[in-house]
Amino acid sequence: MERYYQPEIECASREQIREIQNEKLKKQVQHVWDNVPYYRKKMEEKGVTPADIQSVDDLCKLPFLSKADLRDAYPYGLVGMPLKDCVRIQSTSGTTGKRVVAFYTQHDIDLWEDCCARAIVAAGGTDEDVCQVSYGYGLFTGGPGLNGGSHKVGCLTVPTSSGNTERQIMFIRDLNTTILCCTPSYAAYLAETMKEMGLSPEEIPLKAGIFGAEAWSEEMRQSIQDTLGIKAYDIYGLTELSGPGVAFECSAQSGMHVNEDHFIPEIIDPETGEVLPDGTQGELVFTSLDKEAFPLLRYRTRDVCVLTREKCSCGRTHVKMAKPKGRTDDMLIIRGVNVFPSQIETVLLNQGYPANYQIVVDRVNNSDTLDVLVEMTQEMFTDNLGEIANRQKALVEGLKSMLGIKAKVSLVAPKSITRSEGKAVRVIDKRKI
Ligand code: DLL
Repeated sequence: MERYYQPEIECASREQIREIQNEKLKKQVQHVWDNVPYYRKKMEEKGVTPADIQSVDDLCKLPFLSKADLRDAYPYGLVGMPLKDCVRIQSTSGTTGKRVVAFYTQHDIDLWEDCCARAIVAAGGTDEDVCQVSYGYGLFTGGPGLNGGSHKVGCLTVPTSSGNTERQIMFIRDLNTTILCCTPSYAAYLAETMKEMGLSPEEIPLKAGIFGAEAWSEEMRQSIQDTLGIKAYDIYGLTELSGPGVAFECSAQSGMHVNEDHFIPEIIDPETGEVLPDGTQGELVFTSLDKEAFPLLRYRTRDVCVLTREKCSCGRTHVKMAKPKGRTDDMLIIRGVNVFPSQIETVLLNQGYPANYQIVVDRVNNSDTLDVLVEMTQEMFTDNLGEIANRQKALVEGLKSMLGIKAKVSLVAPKSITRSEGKAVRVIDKRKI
């Protein structure tokens, strides 16, 4: 287990981290220049050569890489190693356009699994634990990443993949699973089902959850923790950069430490590309320092986030990223106002609703409409129309004060909104603009 808590790296001083990053960055830029003609061309267009990049301070001289570049270069245009040295691909679901295909050498897979192992150890995992991996396996990175990390820590790994909720619960109970890895929306579904089965938190052997792959609120964390009797830790990553484990939460449960010896994060203004100071909200950009097969420099994630460097009670010194608020491309612009689904979720959970909701946006007579379908709990369900009207009114007011615009709220029956086994689909945008 100790191999995956590395205080000499995770608790290193800023100067030591800088030194590691400077050395690796120079090598990585040279590797990309020599082996990725697509990015070399971008550097040439900007008039930058590897000699210009001597330290992290020079990072801002490098051009950005965006999802559009990945599509442009699909499938092999950004691969930095001969294909004979690549051993795996993983891929995104492609819901927002063409799939992203990322490549890995064996070294890249080891590095990725090490990052996931650090996350499991930070959540209290040891070789005594039974770790159930209920993220999807296959092209999605969630299953394979946490599976590899769990092996490295020496946990007894239960590769259930997502879905088949009854079987998930059977294994949790029969095998005494202590760590659950899945999306937060699936964790909420599993929690809801176990509660309905009459299981109290004391009867559920789980002690920790490692939940990520989608935005989730503090309120949702609280609700999952209470129902399952666990500590729920956030984990972040994206296929382009390997998968889960780019950043992970520690015992402080207040933001995720970025594995800074492998990735350099920056926050930029999404409009101008200007680098913003710590503590400012903007778009998260990553530079990978060790990846061989798919080395990305200054990759724009589109995730909206804040970086902070305050001292952490766990002793780790790596920079922390706050829970991403959403993606720049998730952000809805409704009647000119920026709205993130996570803001709506916060209002609902604060008023005691479960995280089962759907946001429907449309355009009627040239004006945007925002409809929020909110599922009631069994206890709230009533045929008292006055009570329902009061509930609706409270939600409309809560949403108005959070978003600054008026939404129409419909309360719907318990269990009427489809549950998700992977990443939840919360927004239906019917506008044809
Ligand atoms: O979702 C990798 C992953 C798997 C992370 C399992 C954590 C756990 P993609 O499918 O490529 O990869 O999606 C990446 O998901 O840019 C974010 O928008 C979102 N995302 C990932 N983790 C979080 C998180 C995986 N903890 C995209 N909070 C990213 C909020 C997250 N959003």
